[in-house]
Amino acid sequence: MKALLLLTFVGLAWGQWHPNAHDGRHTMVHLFEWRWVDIAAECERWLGPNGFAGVQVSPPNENIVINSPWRPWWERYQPISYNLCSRSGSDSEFRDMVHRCNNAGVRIYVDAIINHMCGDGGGSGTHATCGSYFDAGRREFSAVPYSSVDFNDGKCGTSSGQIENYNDKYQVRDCKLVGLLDLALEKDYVRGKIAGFLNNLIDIGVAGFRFDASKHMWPGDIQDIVGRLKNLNSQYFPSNSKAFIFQEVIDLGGEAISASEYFGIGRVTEFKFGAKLGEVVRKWNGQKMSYLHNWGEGWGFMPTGNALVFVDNHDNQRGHGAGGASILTFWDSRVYKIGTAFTLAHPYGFTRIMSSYRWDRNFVNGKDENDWIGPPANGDGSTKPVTINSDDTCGNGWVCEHRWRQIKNMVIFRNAVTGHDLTNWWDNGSNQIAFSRGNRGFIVINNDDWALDATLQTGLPAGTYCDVISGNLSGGRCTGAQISVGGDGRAFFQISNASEDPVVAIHVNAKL
Ligand code: AAO
Repeated sequence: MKALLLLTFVGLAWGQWHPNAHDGRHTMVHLFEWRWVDIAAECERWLGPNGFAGVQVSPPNENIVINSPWRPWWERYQPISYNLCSRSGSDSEFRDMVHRCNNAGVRIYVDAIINHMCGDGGGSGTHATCGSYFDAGRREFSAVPYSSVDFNDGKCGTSSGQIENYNDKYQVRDCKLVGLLDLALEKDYVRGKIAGFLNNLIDIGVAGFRFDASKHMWPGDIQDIVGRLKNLNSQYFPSNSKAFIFQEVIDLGGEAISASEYFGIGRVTEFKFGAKLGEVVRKWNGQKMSYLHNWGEGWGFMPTGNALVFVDNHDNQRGHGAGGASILTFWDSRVYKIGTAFTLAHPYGFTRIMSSYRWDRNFVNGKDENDWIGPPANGDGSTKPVTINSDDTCGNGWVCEHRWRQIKNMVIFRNAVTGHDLTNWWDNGSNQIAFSRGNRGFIVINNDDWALDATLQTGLPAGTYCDVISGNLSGGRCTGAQISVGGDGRAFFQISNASEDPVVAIHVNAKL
């Protein structure tokens, strides 16, 4: 009986921290603002075959439509109801995507906006993606329904009704985040509505949730809602599987609320990861790659089993959220690829790759005035399809970082090495580093201003390996560089500092 109880507990506990991915898949990609029909196709033609674990999708539920005169990406963070229709597609398109992705071995994680509804200045009418009536001033959302008693207006202690001070945890949780109508999550009725929304998604077959703005919700309220969730759909998941939960909590230190308050519920976004990695790769503030030898908890990050990590996200790649100027993005592709290769080679955390669209940046006094621009769209505001070019890159303004060879191949590298310790750390005391993942993989990075020439212990079995940064293993040969590992595990590496990709990565699944 005791053993059974323990087992049940472990089973439950495992669930919320475990991505429910298929065996051997260890990275998700955020297909920011993609349409459901494009994601379904991408699961079948790219993500499944290349070993991606899953996709974080943009919020699928009804949101306010803001035409001023063009639609900002962030309108999707202003819910109007829990009906599934958005610029990404309809309810039936969402269901079809979940089904096809699951069948391709790729999980769907939903960005769930449960802290709030639309902004207080959202007006009234039916300007919403499914046409539901609402009145922001009167706090009425007819399609849920919510009314004024379901919001925190009476509870917030500031005269503006807004969060004014992040050092006051009551304000952060009970007041409006940038004017967004703050739901009273302690109410049984509100909890029930939110659980109903999430359970509908679970029934459709999603594997888990990103809880947006978790810092702005009391951990006890989130815990209660999570306690109301069904097991995952047994058509796709082992019975008794629990939804994977990752909570967006920005904790760079120095505020009233810390990420650790949320560890008991599920994983938490580790924002220090991208902020610090950006400083190191850009060599700002005296940082060096060699300092990465104790990356992870050694840098004051949360325990690896709690961390959801990423180089950049949809906010901080455009100056929203947090992280600051150090954040690496596709706009600086050389350093971005270096940072991403390190992230995917290193054992810390569960990794998420960003997949973006381009927009016309317009910096005025260091701030991008165009940080609001939505996805590539047609004249009527509908999102443009993701087209695929003959070289595997994307067209129509989509960046598709997850299709860059250097990134895609490191997703495959991570799958090959997960579960094997970081060993054979080497550095030159400056910005040249290397390490093994057991006897499965080895990476070398030269971020110095001079060449790297070194014979290093790889920990790998003897043989000839394809460098998966400069090419692929294809048809029994390497399309890029080859590395010979001797019987003693040692190999010679030469990396020019002038190289566009000053990285070499080899692993046992890309060996001749
Ligand atoms: C839009 C308009 C607003 C308007 C509002 C309502 O832009 O002007 O008032 O509609 O009409 C997104 C957009 C928002 C947008 C919103 C709704 O980013 O611009 O507002 O949709 O359409 C905080 C939250 C965090 C949040 C982040 C953006 O804690 O949860 O702000 N991220 C999520 C989503 C995001 C979304 C929402 C939440 C809302 O990922 O896309 O907003 O659903 C400090 C705090 C952080 C705080 C930041 C920014 O960070 O710690 O908690 O994030 O400030 O306010 C240093 C510090 C660092 C600090 C940082 C910035 O780095 O170390 O801690 O400086 O000050």
